[in-house]
Amino acid sequence: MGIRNIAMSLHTDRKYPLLLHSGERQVRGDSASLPAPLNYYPSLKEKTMRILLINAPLQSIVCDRGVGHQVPLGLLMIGGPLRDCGHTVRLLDAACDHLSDADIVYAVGIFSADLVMIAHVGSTSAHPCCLRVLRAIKVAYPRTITVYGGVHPTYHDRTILAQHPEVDVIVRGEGEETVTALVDLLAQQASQPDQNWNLSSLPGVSWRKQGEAVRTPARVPIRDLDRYRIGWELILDWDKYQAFGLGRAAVVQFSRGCPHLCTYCGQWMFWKRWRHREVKTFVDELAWLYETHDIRFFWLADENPTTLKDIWQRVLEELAQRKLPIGLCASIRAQDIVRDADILHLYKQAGFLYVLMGVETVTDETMSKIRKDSCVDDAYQAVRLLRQHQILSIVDYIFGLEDETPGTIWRGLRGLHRYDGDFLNALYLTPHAWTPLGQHLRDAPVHEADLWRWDYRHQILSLPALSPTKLFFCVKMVECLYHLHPRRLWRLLTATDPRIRRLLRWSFWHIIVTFWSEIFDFLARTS
Ligand code: B12
Ligand code: SF4
Repeated sequence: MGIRNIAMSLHTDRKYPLLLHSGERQVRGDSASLPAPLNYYPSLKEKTMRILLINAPLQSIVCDRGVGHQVPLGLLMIGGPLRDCGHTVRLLDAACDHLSDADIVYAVGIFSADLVMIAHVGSTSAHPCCLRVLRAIKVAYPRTITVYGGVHPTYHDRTILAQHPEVDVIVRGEGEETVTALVDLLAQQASQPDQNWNLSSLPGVSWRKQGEAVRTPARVPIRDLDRYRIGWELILDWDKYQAFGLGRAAVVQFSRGCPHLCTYCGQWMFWKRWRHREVKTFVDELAWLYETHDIRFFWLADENPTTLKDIWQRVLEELAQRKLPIGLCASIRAQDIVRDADILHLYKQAGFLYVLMGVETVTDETMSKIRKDSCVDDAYQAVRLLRQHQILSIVDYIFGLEDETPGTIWRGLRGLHRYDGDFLNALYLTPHAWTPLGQHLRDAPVHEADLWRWDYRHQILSLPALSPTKLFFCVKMVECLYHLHPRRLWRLLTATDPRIRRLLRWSFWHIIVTFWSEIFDFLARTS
């Protein structure tokens, strides 16, 4: 969608005098200039705000060439409650629409936003880009309030506020309860001189008070996840969000949190404890999305949806009973697949097409070192069980969990062949500071300091035995030998289920495209 069409969709429900400057700024090559500085907080007479939710314009090969762009669920989850409080809310998906900073600033002006809220699912890698966008907005509209949320700012709030005046408020942890109360407080205090707000009654926020970064205690986890509505209506064009060549796709979430404590992962800490939605309400929502918006594929955003077998079985049964023509994909622990051997037929009936398993390594020793709470044999069995039920398995593997040498990489490839998952998702160790592993490695030599590349697809830490170029080509070699293994090629040609055959081919083709895009990207960076 061009910025002009987006502007039209933003500039809808309230007439305000759109005074154009005499062209200091170009928007995408046409001569339109920025809307005039805002008539600040015009909506405050009704104690409501005009809020623009911005999915930051992070460009990643994974979305552009691989799985496709997906709906920004986190923003929709805060957008719903904000709309229900009477605020005027719009979503600007700058990642999917490939918007420039100038486009975004223009949209802020056109919408006459009192407040912008920004985030991105690849939170750490999007951090530099979120700051850049907020800076551009503040230059054009200094009094537009900027709120930043998601995983990365949750853990780096003080540093961000100390170093980046373009960020006014950070919401830490889950957003629904906090944003609604925050916007109420800001609506009361917005026009205060110097934006010297008092937010101390509100848990889960960080902001600046007399120039100093301050924070309130963390908010307790939301007990009833069905209490807040997801703002699905903020998606105006569902065709933009597709996955695996199956048509329109949505990201949904049944549960939050994880009872495991893997050392490289911070998600168990972020959501604090495992909770789930009411089974029927959740399945009703999927059915509604299918019936109303023709959504054919659902990604589960859950860390660990299978935590309690009986609850998970009810979800599968409810889905199976509805017989919706949908496909599903979720991250599920290999151990839970083995545990669920007797109900895997329900996975298939519910619509499961892909299961992503974060097995990360091929040795039991490394599994216990990273507190994976699982073993190599679980992964081996899980792949076979899924295959028996015609469900595709994607196996995550992390390079850098040990001091890699050509020998460890070769051993990894052999172990991965033994697992024999349908696809390999090769990742690099990314030591997020808030994780136990990140703490442990805080003095380790960093090869890539630019957070933009902290997306698991780039090498972050230096390795004593392998140069970055050698490691990169070793990883590419593993990906290549893995996917070109005769067993996998044979399946590609002979899979009996036509839907699975189509998916195998679709995924294989996109793996090739991503593979070469990453090689070109690497060569362009290093040459
Ligand atoms: C589904 C998913 C994907 C899907 C779909 C992405 C999409 N557009 O939704 C795909 C496969 C495409 C994907 C890709 C990537 N992902 Co991903 N993904 C997830 C997953 C499993 C769920 C995301 C989600 O929807 N969560 C549910 C929502 C509700 O949670 P949330 O976004 O955190 O939002 C809540 C709060 O954070 C807060 N909040 C969020 N935003 C905002 C904004 C404001 C202003 C406020 C106030 C509050 C607020 O309120 C929300 C509701 O409580 C998570 C793990 C997880 N379970 O969260 C990883 C995860 C988010 N992904 C991650 C990464 C790294 C990536 C990639 C960079 C990987 C890659 N190599 O390319 C890419 C980036 C994609 C891109 N360019 O768009 C990491 C991020 C880690 C980090 N610190 O950066 C995670 C946490 C996985 C992990 N365990 O490390 N991902
Ligand atoms: S099982 Fe998955 S979500 Fe849970 S702590 Fe380990 S890596 Fe994180």
